[in-house]
Amino acid sequence: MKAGKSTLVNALIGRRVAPTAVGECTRVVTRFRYGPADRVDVVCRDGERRSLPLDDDGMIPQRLGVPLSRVAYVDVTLTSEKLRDLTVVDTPGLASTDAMVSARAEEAAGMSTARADQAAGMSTARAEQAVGVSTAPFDADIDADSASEVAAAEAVVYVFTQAVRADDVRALDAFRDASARLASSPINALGVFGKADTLVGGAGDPWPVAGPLAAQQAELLARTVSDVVPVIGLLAETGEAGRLTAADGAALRGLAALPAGELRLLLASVDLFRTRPAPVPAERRERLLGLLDLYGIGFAVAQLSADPRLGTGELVRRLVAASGFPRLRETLEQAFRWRADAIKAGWALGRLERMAGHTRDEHDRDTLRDAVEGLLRDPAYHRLRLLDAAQRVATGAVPLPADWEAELTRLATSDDPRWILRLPDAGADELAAAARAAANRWRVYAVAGAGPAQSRVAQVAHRGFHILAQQVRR
Ligand SMILES: Nc1nc2c(ncn2[C@@H]2O[C@H](COP(=O)(O)OP(=O)(O)OP(=O)(O)O)[C@@H](O)[C@H]2O)c(=O)[nH]1
Ligand SMILES: [Mg+2]
Repeated sequence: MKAGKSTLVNALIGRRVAPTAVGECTRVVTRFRYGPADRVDVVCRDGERRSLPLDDDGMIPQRLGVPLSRVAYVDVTLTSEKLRDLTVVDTPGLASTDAMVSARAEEAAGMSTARADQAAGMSTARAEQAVGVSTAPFDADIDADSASEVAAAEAVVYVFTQAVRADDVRALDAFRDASARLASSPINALGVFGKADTLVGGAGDPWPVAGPLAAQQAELLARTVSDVVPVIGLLAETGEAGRLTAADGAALRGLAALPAGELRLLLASVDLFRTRPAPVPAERRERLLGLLDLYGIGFAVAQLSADPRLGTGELVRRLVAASGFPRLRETLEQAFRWRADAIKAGWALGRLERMAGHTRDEHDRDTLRDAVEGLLRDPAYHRLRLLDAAQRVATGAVPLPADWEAELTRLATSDDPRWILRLPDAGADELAAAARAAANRWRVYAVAGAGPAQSRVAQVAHRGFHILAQQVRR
C-alpha cells in the first residue's frame, strides 16, 4: 500500500492518468491499454459499461458515478504510443495486517470515515487511515478482483518499500503466500523497491543504501521474484509524463544560484524547504516538492550548479536516468515480453484442447485435435514445457541443486545459446557440443538419483538442450 504503484504505472504509460495523491487510494482494478481515443469506461459486475471523460487534469475522475461495490474494473484506453503493445493493470495496494486490524477497530468504535463506507467490499481501501503502522506489508486477503487480474497477467511487478526487511519473517511469509495464490513465480514476477529516495533523510543520496538493500531483498525473495530493482518512481513519472515545465526549470536554476550553505539548510527537510526565505515563491516550491520531492530537487539543483547552461530537456533526461526506471522498463520489455507470447500461446492451446473435448461433431473434433497435436510436436512448443518446469523449480516446488536450477532457468528464459551455455565467445560447433553434453547430463540425472518430480523436470530439460543443439547447428 502507498508504495508508489500508480506513480510507476503513470511512468510506464508516459502520462499522469492514475491518481496518486497522498490520500488517494487505488480502490479499484484499473486497466490501461491502447485505443484510438482517450476513454474511461467503468465496467460493472453485471456487464454494464459507463463512459466517463478524463477530468480537467487528464486524470481518471475521483468519482466514478457507480457505487464501488458494483464496479468490476475501470477500463482506460489511451492514445499513448507506449501502450501500443503493452497493457498495464494497476491494482489496489495490499494492506498490512496490522493496518487492517486498526481500521476495523476504528470502524467498530464508530469512527469510520465516509470514504471507508464508500469503499465497502474493498477491504484494502479501509486501511487508509492507518498507513505507516504496519509491521507486515501484505494482507492475507487480497481482494478477488485484484487476484484474478494478477493471475491473468503475463508479468507481475510487486512494488514494496523498505517494509520487506531481512528480519521480518512474517512479512516475507505473507509475501510468499500472496505470490503463490496469485500464481506468480520468479519466472514472471519482478520486485520493485519503490520510493528509494525516501530511505535517507532530506536530499541525501539514497543509492548507497538502496542498492545493497534491494540486493538483500532479492536474495530473501529469490523464490518469489526474479530480481528486486530499486526505483524512484516519482522522478520517473515526472520525467516520462513531461511534467517539468520551463518555469519549474527556471525555479530550480534560481535555487542553484544560492550560496551552498543556504542551499544545504533549505534541502535539509521538507519543512525547511517550505519555510526558509528563498528566491522562489512558496507555491512553486510546493509544486517542486510534488514533482521531485527533496532528493529530486537536490539532484536537479546539483546538476544545474555543475552546468548552469543545462537545458530543461536534458535535466529531465538525467532525472529519469537517476530514477532507476530505465532498468525496470528494460527488464519488462526484454525479459518478460517474449515470454508473454509463450504464455499466451499456452493458454490458447489449452483452450483449443478443451474445445476439442467439448465438440460433438466428429469431423470438427478430429480437425481440432490434429491441429493441436501438430502444435504440440512443434519444437517451439517445448518452450512452454520448459517455462512450466522452470517455474516449478523456481518456486521451490521441485527442488534441484542450485547450479542445475540456474541452468534450467537460463534455458527456459532465453533464446541466446551463448548466454544459456555460458560460452560468450563460442562458435556454432562448440555450442552444439556443449548443448549435447548438457542434454546428456540431464538425461542421466532424470534416470539416476532424482525423485519422480525431478525426473520429469530433467526430461523436459534434456529435450530442451537436445532441441538447442539442433538449432545451433542450423
Ligand atoms: N518521494 C517519493 N514519493 C513517491 C514516490 N513514488 C510515489 N510517491 C508518492 O507517494 C504517494 C503514493 O503514491 P501512489 O503511486 O499513489 O502509491 P500506490 O502504491 O498506488 O498507493 P495505493 O494505490 O493507495 O496503494 C504519492 O503522493 C506519490 O507522489 C517516490 O519514488 N518518491
Ligand atoms: Mg495506487
